[in-house]
Amino acid sequence: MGAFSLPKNGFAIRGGKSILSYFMFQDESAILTRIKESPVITIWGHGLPDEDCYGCQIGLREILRANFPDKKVYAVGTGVPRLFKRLAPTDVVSDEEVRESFAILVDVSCLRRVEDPRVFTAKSFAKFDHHMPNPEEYFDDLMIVEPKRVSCGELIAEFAFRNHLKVPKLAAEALYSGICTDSGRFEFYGTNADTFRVVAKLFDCGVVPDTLLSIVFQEEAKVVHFRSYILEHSKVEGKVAYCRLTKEDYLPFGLTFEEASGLATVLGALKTEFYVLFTADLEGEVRVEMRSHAPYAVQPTAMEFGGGGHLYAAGCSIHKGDENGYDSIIRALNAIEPSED
Ligand SMILES: [Mn+2]
Repeated sequence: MGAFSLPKNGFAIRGGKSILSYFMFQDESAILTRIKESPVITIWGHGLPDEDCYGCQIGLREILRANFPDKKVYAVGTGVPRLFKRLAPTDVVSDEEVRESFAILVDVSCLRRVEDPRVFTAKSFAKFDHHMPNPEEYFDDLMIVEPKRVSCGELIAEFAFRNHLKVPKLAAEALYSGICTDSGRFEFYGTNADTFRVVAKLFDCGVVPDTLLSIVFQEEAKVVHFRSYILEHSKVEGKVAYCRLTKEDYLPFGLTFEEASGLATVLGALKTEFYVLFTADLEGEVRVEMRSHAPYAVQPTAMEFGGGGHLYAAGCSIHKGDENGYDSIIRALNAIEPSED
């Protein structure tokens, strides 16, 4: 195991039951065995894919292709297109191949949250994830789940290193992109010595950070301007900073709903315990992205409102026309007591 020790406290769910244990479920050898047995492997991520999700898909795909050249391995989904040229595009896969495949979910907690619903038709399943397991989101197959990890990219990288798999440069750079973004460039809760150990190993595999991170982090002027707009239109109520956006706010900047609703972290500049970005889509359904600073956890509140995520970064939705939804969430967050994680 070397430097890669398992976390001391874990929370895992199997068969719909929650189990507190000293170790997470680590079906590592079973996953490796099934990889070896499967001629076709498909790799899936969540809707509105971010760099961690896409990086894990490309990273795992390239690791499997390099180590098992006889297999067909595909990353399925829209990915992060601005990285396709610097890293690699995702794949087009036939329904037939999906049905034959061993489906590996990365950075996503259950089949229902996978971007492409064809995942349901796959032959067998496994997942690598760092979201908090939600008892209502049943997943009962092979899994490596560590909710305390800041990125899923770390889990994939450690899986490869522990099993002495070759990690090509492309895979290392894809995983590094995910680790950098999910950790807020090594700032967010969950960043620890293991993060840096795995990043060091990825650098040994050839990561070139400058030309990669300039694509990952540089933003078009319209996005940078809209970040200022969000801050200017933010409000603070008690311990909660928030901003409410509708299409009338983001469309004039030339931003899509997806782009606008992904900017919650900008509110983290405000000195509050919680921050929330409410973004209405073109139909009026509202995506709620909530964040907090330890020791105030937002994940239980997100779950209470039908969503989920990580302890300090989670999300849910408000239905069109539910004006009380905004206040209920802000009130619920203001009522949260500091917690042990
Ligand atoms: Mn992630």
